[in-house]
Amino acid sequence: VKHPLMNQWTLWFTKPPTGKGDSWKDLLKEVVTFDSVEEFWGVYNNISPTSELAVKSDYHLFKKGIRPEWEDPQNKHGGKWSYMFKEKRVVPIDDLWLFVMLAAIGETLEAEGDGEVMGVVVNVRKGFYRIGIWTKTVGRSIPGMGDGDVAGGKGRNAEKSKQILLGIGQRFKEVLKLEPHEPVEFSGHSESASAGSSRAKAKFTV
Ligand code: M7G
Repeated sequence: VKHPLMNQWTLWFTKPPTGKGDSWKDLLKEVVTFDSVEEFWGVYNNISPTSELAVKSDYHLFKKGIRPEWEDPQNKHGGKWSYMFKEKRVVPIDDLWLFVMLAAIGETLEAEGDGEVMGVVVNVRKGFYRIGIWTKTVGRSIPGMGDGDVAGGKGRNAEKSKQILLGIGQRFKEVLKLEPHEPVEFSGHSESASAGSSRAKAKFTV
């Protein structure tokens, strides 16, 4: 018996660079797509835990059809909630990443129909781990999302978008079991792409 997931999900892996010439595109590899709980565990039980990955590796778990890149049409107006864990030796990163993946595939990060969550990411870096949730928008109205139709009930205005994003941030913070004084920050991908991800200014914090 297979328990179907609401969406199909694709796991991606970013390999650490081996030479100087390696580009982002060369390092990003599509691993596998699945659409049931059982297949998720099959994949999970057969890949290296995050804690054993080399520095500069990433796992990305995205809805099928969305590449885990700023340039993807479904990400280019979006952003991410993220949190950096600086105590690499004590943080239970494997559990935290598992909880975030389960929240994503179990569709508990947002309300049905919000359509904001594109995927989740874990980065292994020299001084930290970082977990993120990528969203489709940055909490403002964008052309084509029906902002003009709000009165007719079809659209989503900037305030509504922002409330949805803040709700995802709060839920993310719960999944990561963070304390109130440990802020989770949201930043837009366009800022990340131009400033370098770690320098992007936070747009919201929860
Ligand atoms: P990062 O992995 O988001 O954070 O970006 P880090 O600075 O903590 O390592 C590292 C670098 O990877 C960026 O400066 C880009 O060169 C490249 N990179 C990361 N992402 C998510 C993308 C992407 O979506 N598209 C492209 N073209 N490059 C990316």
